Amino acid sequence: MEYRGKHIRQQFPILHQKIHGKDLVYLDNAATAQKPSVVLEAMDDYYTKINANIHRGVHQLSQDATDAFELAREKVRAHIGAKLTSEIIVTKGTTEGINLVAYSWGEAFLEEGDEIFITEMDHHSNIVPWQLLAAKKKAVIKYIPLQDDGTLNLTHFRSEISPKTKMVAVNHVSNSLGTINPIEELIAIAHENDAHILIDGAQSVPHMSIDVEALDADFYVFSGHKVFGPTGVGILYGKESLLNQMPPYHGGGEMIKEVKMSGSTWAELPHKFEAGTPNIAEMIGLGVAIDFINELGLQNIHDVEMGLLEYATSELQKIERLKIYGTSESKASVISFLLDGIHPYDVGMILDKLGIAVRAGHHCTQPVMDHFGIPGTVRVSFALYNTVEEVDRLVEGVKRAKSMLS
Ligand code: C6P
Repeated sequence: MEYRGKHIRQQFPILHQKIHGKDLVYLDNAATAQKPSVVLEAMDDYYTKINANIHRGVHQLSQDATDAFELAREKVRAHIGAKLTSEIIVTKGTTEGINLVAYSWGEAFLEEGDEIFITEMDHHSNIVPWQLLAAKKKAVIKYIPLQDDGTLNLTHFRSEISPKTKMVAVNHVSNSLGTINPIEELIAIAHENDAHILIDGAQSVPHMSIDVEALDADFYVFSGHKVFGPTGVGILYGKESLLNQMPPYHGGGEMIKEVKMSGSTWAELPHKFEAGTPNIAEMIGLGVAIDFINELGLQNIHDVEMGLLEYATSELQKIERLKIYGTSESKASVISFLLDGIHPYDVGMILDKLGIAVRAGHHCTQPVMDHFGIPGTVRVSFALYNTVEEVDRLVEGVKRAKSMLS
């Protein structure tokens, strides 16, 4: 794959280094993706040329910074197909977006005895905020069960969802199994039952094109750092009608219309949910990351990732006593596996010594590991800059780990 006439890997300075004396093979993209030079340069440019606070200054730099920040918001809006810029709330990341909805939507819409449906395959970020809310409001959490191939049991969901269900929250793509969930169907079931639905898009936005309007999602959240953007920035999309009914999450500057000693009133959307000085450089970086993805084309990115997924799956499957967890037909470029009788940390550490970065553990999805009765997995996750040669090094590394640890 090429970017502006050069091989894509040229855009990622971090990839060209040695770890433990070996060329780095970075296969932990689901944890965080690497950043292309265009994103690094955009953030550097902000700090060296226009650093100023936004939405408050009359001076030129402040106006330039505000324009750059708001342009990035507009790029995000267009990228995920939202109708209104006011529906794009800038957060710290997926985790903060879900906490914001759980706290603020929960305050406005949830009552004692109501039900929230989440899934057995969700990331802890899409479990714990709902558990906190349920404890506060005396609501009930229900789970869509996981099946052994890594898909959700929708028959169970259809039969258990009830008029008491007020919220369904589910990940679009599982970070530990790679499963792409049928969110069109999940959204339809939620809405047929008058429930709202939040989609955790942390692992989908990097890989596929999203249209929140066409999907009719009530809330959609994701993190900048997984889409080649910086850490510390993320997006909450919410339908304007819902966001308008929800109280502020944090209080402070930016989010008010008027403050009197007797009380305060709130700013219009999206600022009502953006208290304090935001992550300006990071949001500008995210806007450029989205340009980068669009210039390459999500379909091209998808083709590269699927090629790597297929090749790596077939090569890993040839290793005896290696089991892959997550075998859905519909998968993103994630492979979770275990070598029989060998702890995933041990495999991860040997791969690290060979310069290969993978994730080992429960991947913040302990209920998934409990379902399979395992301590964790070794997880490899591919991005557009990975290569077939890197897959070969991975497979050799896994074989080596197996022979050393067996
Ligand atoms: N998953 C992984 O290695 P934050 O940390 O807020 O950017 O994203 C949280 C999160 C929420 N949902 C899903 C589906 C995720 O995958 C993640 C982050 C990383 O799998 C770090 S645990």
